[in-house]
Amino acid sequence: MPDAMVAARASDAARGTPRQVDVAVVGAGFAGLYLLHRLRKAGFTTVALEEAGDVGGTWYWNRYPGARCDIQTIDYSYTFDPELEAAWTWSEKYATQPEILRYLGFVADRYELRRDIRFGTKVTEASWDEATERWQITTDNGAPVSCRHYIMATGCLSAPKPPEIDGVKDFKGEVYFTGRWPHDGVNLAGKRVAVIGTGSSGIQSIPLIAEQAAHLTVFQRTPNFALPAHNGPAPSDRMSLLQGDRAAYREQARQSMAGVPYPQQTAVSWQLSDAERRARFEEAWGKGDLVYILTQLWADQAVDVDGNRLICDLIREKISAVVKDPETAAALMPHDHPFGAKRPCLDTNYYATYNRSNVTLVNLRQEPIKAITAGGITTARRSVDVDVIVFATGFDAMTGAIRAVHPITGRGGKSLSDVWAQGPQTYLGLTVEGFPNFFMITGPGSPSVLSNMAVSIEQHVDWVVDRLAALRDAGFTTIEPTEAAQAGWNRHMADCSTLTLHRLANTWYTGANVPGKVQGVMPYTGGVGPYRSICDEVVSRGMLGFRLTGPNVAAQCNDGEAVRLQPDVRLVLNLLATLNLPPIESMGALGARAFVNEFNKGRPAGRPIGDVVDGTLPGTDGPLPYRVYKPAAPGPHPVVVYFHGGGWVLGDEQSDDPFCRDMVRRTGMMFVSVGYRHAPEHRFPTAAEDGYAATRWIAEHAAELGGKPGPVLVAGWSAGGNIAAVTCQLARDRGGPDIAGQLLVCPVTDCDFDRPSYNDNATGYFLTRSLMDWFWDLYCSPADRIDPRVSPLRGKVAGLPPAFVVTCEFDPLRDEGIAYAEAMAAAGVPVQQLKARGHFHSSFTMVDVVITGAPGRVQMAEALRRFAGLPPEVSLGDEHSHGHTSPGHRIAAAAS
Ligand code: N01
Repeated sequence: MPDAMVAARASDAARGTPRQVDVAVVGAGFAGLYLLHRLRKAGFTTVALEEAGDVGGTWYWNRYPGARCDIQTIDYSYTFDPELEAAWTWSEKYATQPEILRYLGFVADRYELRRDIRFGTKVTEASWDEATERWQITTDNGAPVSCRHYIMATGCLSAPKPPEIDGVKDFKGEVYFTGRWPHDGVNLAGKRVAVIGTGSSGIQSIPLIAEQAAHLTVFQRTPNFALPAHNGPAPSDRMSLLQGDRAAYREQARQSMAGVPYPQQTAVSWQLSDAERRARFEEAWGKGDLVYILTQLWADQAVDVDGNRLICDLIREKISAVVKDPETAAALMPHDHPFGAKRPCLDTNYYATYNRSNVTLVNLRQEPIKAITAGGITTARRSVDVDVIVFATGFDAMTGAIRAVHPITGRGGKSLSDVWAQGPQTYLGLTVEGFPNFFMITGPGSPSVLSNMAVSIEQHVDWVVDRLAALRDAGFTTIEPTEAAQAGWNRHMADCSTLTLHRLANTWYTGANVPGKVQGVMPYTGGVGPYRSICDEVVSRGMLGFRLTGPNVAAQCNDGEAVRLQPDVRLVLNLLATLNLPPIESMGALGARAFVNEFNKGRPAGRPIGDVVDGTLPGTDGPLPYRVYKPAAPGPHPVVVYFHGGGWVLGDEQSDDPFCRDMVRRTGMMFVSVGYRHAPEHRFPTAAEDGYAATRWIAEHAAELGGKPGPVLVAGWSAGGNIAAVTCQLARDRGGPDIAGQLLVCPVTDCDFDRPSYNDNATGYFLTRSLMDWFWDLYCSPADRIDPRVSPLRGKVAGLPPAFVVTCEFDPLRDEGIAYAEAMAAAGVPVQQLKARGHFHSSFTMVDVVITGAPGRVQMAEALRRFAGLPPEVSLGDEHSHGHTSPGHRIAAAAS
């Protein structure tokens, strides 16, 4: 049909009578198909608009040679209908694109979905009509659609990126994009072929293109980590798990971090020997399973640059073992990003392909492409004549298909492109403020591409359809997130992004692959299971953060933020809640001590440092044990006298071991942890007097202990913070020792419980009001409690050493810590405060468990170094910076 006729037909159609449906869906891929099925079952009238000629979504378009899934196919399947599962058997561990497309066609046939899909239909515009409370959808083919709810099921990787290389139009040969591969295939036999791009699409297609082409030249800008797929039949161990208890297997996937049922690892890399790590790695390498190698090596592999670097080294070793030419091998080895921070690939013969005589690798980092010419590609060093160019250059991921494909206009004429000009803003990755009745399946802000998409799609579809049915049943016609809820989600997203290493790489996850795109980690990095529980909690808390309206019902809005805790604090507290532990105060002092000992055995081992030496010092009434933690660098180092937490009742000089080690690594200073005596055996003022006596002795014997003579510093957590604070007052009043600074982490500073934090956080955050009551009762009689040696807030606070005071939002002790900091500041003491948002009493001492505590410890280390007169550099260790630098800067920081 001539163009003019097509245009006329389209505009006639656009003017036609709109088709009225309850819900319009864009896309007929994995998500769109399941949506149609669920919406229909829930009694909604619906239509899906699909640009392609058939179902399949990404699997319809991506037909390049070698295209396969890289999540095992038994996991990359619908799970909503056991009969469907029984009716389909995958032929391979990783199915090919044609087989996946057949599967989706089979699903469409089985549930007769095609009758509600308008193929060959592109949405050209969508706008919200306030008066009718409906979306008006215009398409390029057929009547417009008017719908109550509008759902984008457009996929995360469906808008191909333009080539961004000068001269593509001048090229006289054939040009193909992996993401839009011709349906009839392409004959590359005997041709000189160029492939630009070495992401998953390039890495899957390159070995097969090399087999056909006369010569293949691969233009690589950034090397990627690729692992052998070892494709074949589905592995028997996974199959027997699935077949043994299908429901349990599926449920475990839904609650897992990545949507595939693997447990979380607990062993940290520094606990394992070289041989043990290598054995784990070889096993993973042999499995050919991306999720396995990304999650099952050691607990710190995805959260810590040191733990991650061990894997990078092992993979680079594998590359050099396969690729014969050392220069090519070196060019193929990634050095610019942590393993997993950029999407790794599964390959079949990828690296070995570079040993073929008809394959050349061009390293664009050394010789960037200058232009594409009529006959080929010119780099800074050479001209390569080719007959065919294959662009495997990727997608405008996550937001491309939603933002750029067509204008979406919400309430008050607001355009989604404008609202997202500074990056995607969503509530739960599902909805956007100002866009009522608009939903995205696996949108930015949800786990999506960091998960098994099949699991995440089913979760989103179920959540949305269940909500729409509930709204309808309650008489509501609109649903929209509030500004506060959305802002809270964006904060939570930012908190989550500190959990993993994704922020340290320039990738399509962060928008860095598209020139000019605003950068930030777009998928939710907090995990599939935690995300699901948040979505469920939003519902159980009365549609928290949503405004619901309807013509005959009162509007409903339970405004608030879905998650105020740091993501890992939330996980820890949820885990503790499931353990259903008796209150510590019900165990008696001995029972509580035994419990804490057992509890501490389960935590990750503290990191290696220079040396750990135990000893005893003479206290006022006999010897007190101490433990010295020394940095690896040669001393002498400034000395920090440390007091452990435990409510004057629990713990010992070893019980805050991971915290002491971490602080030693970060500060480069020596920590001496003091075993002061405990209540109820030794009541007030024993702990205070022991603390003071120990500090004086350590100051006098600093050199013998290997430390630097001169002023010491004091530090403590919880009741230990109390002892540190009291020690500073006593040292001032009793003529020494000289103390250069105090670090008080969540300190007890006063006996008065009449503060908001005691009421707001009385229960639910591990340290409870009732536990504090018990500690006070065991340590101190009511008459003594106003003594500054236990309530330093009631003492004189002028003339104290400079202080760094840390308080946590969800801690009963928060307000007394702040009060102490403010009192000292008012009395002229130099004070810096860290009010840790979303944290609880134990956040900073649960090293390598509460990962989001690391930036706070960086600040503590900076303060201690400042007090000691040392230059400000601290070892970031796990590279958790607290600034918002660009990914490029972060990469530099991680590499340094
Ligand atoms: O795209 P990519 P993809 N000049 O963005 C390079 C999923 N997927 O289609 O890294 C030169 O990963 C670019 O270089 P750089 C999977 O999630 C899954 O391969 O930006 N080079 C990169 O090397 C995957 O991650 C499967 O420096 C240019 C490559 O092109 C996602 O889709 C299969 C360039 C693009 O890699 C995207 O994969 C396929 C330029 N102007 C895809 N522009 C499965 O197996 C870009 N590049 C399920």
